[in-house]
Amino acid sequence: MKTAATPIRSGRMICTLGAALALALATGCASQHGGHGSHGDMTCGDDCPEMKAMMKLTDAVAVVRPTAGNTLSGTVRFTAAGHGQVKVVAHVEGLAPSSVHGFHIHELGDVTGADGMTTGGHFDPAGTGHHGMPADAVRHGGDMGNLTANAQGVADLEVTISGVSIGMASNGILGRAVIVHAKADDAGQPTGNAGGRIGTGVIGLAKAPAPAAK
Ligand SMILES: [Cu+2]
Repeated sequence: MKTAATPIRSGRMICTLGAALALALATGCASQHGGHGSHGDMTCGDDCPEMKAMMKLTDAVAVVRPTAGNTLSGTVRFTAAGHGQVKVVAHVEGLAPSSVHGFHIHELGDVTGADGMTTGGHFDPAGTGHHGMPADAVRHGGDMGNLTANAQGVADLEVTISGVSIGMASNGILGRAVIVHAKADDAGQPTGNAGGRIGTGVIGLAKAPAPAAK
């Protein structure tokens, strides 16, 4: 499924039916405003309560669990960082010492498959069709680079990515999956040559941390 990234403009926001997770909220928009754009899009203004709620979604988390035959575990936190960016903080344990693992958001949150393949391909909401690293101008929105384990098999990564969002827009990551691959992502096409999928985790909403005490 490919949908255009949802534009956010002053005055109004478009909710796209193409994003499955937006359905419930989009239905709310429809019932309140009834406006229809092309290709099933609907619009509602800044006064739309559902839109306000969507735009307040700032935090998400995935718990990484091993696929069949693997042992890793970890957490990945996502925080809206403004300017259309999302900060990613990952902590994964149980990796091979000093190993490197491709790390992506895949398009589906379906982790029923024992090998992680049911999560589909790299999440590419802008339809670039081009794999890349987080700093690259053209990449899949879900491309997050690599996890690099230390001598104890523990990997910590902090990276800010663009092209995705926490909210329920068509480039939203909620309900999709993080994948830890068996091998390093070498940025090659089409998916970085990172091999099998050793860890998966579904991305869900998280509570925003309380503001730091002054
Ligand atoms: Cu991947």
